[in-house]
Amino acid sequence: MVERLIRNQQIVSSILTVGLIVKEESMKTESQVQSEIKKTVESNPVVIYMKGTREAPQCGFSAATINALQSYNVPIHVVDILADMQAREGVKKFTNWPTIPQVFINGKFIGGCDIVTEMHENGELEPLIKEAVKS
Ligand SMILES: N[C@@H](CCC(=O)N[C@@H](CS)C(=O)NCC(=O)O)C(=O)O
Repeated sequence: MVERLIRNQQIVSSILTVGLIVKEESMKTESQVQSEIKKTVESNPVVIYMKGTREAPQCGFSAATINALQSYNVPIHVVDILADMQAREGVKKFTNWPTIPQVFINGKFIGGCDIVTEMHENGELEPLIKEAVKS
């Protein structure tokens, strides 16, 4: 009985160790995360880091922001930070901005929900987006 318990414990411990190794191997370094974000925002004209997907936003701020961007009918590169914890913290560090969503146009950080919504409503966003997708 005791031997079986010890054996079971050893099996559980081995499974946990393998799990940790797999997790560690799939983790990127901070510098890899930062260069990946840089590459993403510089190689796509319009990028949003948001909670959830464009079809199913998981937060009202992300929903309002992606809706505003989608009204321009241009390609939008979406990064779902709920599926990538390293991107979630990494993008905040990249911009020194504490919240999600975050929108980039032509590699430049524009802002979050409040700023993008205001620019959408006052007409400042449209020329930026149109220019970005042209180049
Ligand atoms: N006023 C912000 C609202 C966004 C916001 O407050 N986001 C929060 C809640 S969704 C957030 O990102 N918290 C940090 C986190 O969840 O990592 C904006 O204009 O974007």
